[in-house]
Order: sequence, then structure tokens, then C-alpha cells
Amino acid sequence: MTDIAVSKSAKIFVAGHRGMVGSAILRRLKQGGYTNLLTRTHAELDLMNQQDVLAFMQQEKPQYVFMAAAKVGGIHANNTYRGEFIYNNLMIEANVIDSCYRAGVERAFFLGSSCIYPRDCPQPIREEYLLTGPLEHTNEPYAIAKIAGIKMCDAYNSQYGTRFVSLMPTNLYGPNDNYDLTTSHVLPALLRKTFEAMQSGADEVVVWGSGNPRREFMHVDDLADACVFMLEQNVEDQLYNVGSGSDVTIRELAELICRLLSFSGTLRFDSTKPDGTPRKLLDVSRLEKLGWKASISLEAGIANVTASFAHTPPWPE
Ligand code: GFB
Repeated sequence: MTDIAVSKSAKIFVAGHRGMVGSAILRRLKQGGYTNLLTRTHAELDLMNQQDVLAFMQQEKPQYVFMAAAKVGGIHANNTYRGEFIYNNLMIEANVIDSCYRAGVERAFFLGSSCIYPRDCPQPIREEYLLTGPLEHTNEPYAIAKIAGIKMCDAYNSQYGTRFVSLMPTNLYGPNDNYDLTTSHVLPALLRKTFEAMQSGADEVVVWGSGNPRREFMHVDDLADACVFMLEQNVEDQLYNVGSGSDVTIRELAELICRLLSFSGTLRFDSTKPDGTPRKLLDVSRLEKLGWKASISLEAGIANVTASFAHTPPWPE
């Protein structure tokens, strides 16, 4: 693929810049020398409000947009707030994608998630497996919303000649992650539970489910690197998986975290909690053919996150 010259002074809007993904994209753009970066907090711009989003985009006219704003969460949050996960995400993406078209944005990148693929599709998962089978129940509302966003990007590209690219990352972790034990994803949850067990002298850490499901994890800085790589490539405007290419069982993840945090207690598996999708390892060959590859290993990535804990863990005492 050919690199394209993206001016370092190009105006780039990062929607959702305070979240884990949005803040990583902002960091990586700054590292890449991009100086004209546009952001709005939720209080400054409610992406659920169509008129406000359109007025903002038509006034600011960014050349490029990263759509990293969404209502996200782990398996329990997805399965509990099913209505919010589909409504909020549909509204945010519909408003931002449509206003990118109406404001003449040159290229926009829509961020989704690997849960868009069928629960039991062949592994590793290729982009063409989308919509070939039933979804995992626990996160179906979120997945349907994200699939709608992908299809809206395709439809606008077809009807209006826009250049919208959909990027589907695997399970992410890293700076600015969510450590609330009821709404977070598994990796930050196990980091917090293990860290707090160490602090309290507890001799066990509770792990939800059987520990048998497999998950692929990628440090959010790798995703951000892929986003800026795609900005600078003249890619076809379609769907790309973004992953690390390897997965572990939840039990192996918990054991790795115990080892890295030097926790010598035991793991207790709580079978009253759902396992969710048995496995969702992404096939990342379409993106790798363009020349991008993830570079942060799970062990190095977890060490990077826990090093930031030092004496002040990133959750309220
Ligand atoms: O990361 P997680 O919440 O979401 O759960 P998914 C992954 C696996 O970890 C499940 C187990 O099998 C959980 O039962 N697990 C073990 C835990 N202990 C814990 C814990 O303390 N907290 C949590 N949260 N899980 C999400 C989707 O699915 O993947 C989202 O719901 C999104 O929409 C995200 O797509 C990437 O990986 O199952």
C-alpha cells in the first residue's frame, strides 16, 4: 500500500478523547507530530444530540475524524444495560458518521469491537465472517449497534463517495482503562482484584466464569498505532480487524497477573457468572498485508500498566 501525505497541520477530530481508546489515539497523533487536534468533552458536545453534532462539525470542518466515542463495558455491563448499549451507540455513531459526510470530512475511522462476529464462527475470525451466524447473547445489543455503524459507513461510501474505514479491535487494555469491578473488562478487573487482595492480605482472587474462555488482548497503544498507520495509508475503505494474533484462557490470564504481581494466593472460579463467547481470536492478515503488526506483548503490556500503579492505583481508594 502507498503512504499518503497527511499534513501535520491537518485538522483531526478525535471523538471520545477522554476514553481509553480516544486518549491513546490522541497520544499517538501528538507523538506523530500532528499539531491541529480537535477534541470536545461530553459536557462541551453531546454526541447523542444530532443538531449539536452537525452544527459543530459544519463549523469546525475537520479533515479527518477518529470515532472513538461509545458506551462500552465488560460482559456484565453489556448484559445488564442492554437498552443503553444499543441506543447510545446507535445515536452517537449515526450522528457522527452522518455529520462527517455533511461537513465534507476527507476520511473518517469508525472504531468497533471483535464482539460483532458470530459467537461460534471459525477461528481465527476473518472480516468476511461478519453476519454469518448468531451473535453472543451477553453483548448482542452492543454488537448490533457496532454492526449498524459498519454498514452505515459502507452505505455512505457507496451512495455519497465518502471514505469511511471501520477498524475492529480485539479486547483492549491500557492507560485510562475502566477499573470499576461491575462495568469493566476482565483484564483491568483481575488487575484490581489481585492488587487489592495483595493489599488486604486476602488469600484468594475470585475469577468470573469457568476460566476456560479464550480471549485475545491488545494494548491500546498498539490500536492507536494502527489507527495512525491507517490514516497515513491509501487503504480501501472497508473493514479491518486489529489484533495481537494470539489468545489465552481467562485462567492463564489470571495466573499471569498473579505471577506479575507476585500474588501467591489462589484463584476461585465463580460459575454463577457468564463465560460469554468461548473464543474470539481475530485474523489480522488483512491489516498485516498493509505492513502493520502489533508490537506490545501481553506480559510487557501488563507490566507497563502495573508500573503506572506504583503507589496510587488508578481507582478510587
Ligand atoms: O472482558 P469481559 O468482561 O468481556 O469478559 P468479553 C471476558 C471473560 O472474562 C468472560 C471473564 O468469560 C468473563 O466471565 N471474567 C473473569 C471476567 N473474571 C472477570 C471479571 O472480574 N470481570 C469481567 N468483566 N470478566 C466484551 C463485550 O466481551 O468484549 C464488549 O461484552 C466488548 O462488548 C469487549 O466487545 C471487547 O470479552 O466477554
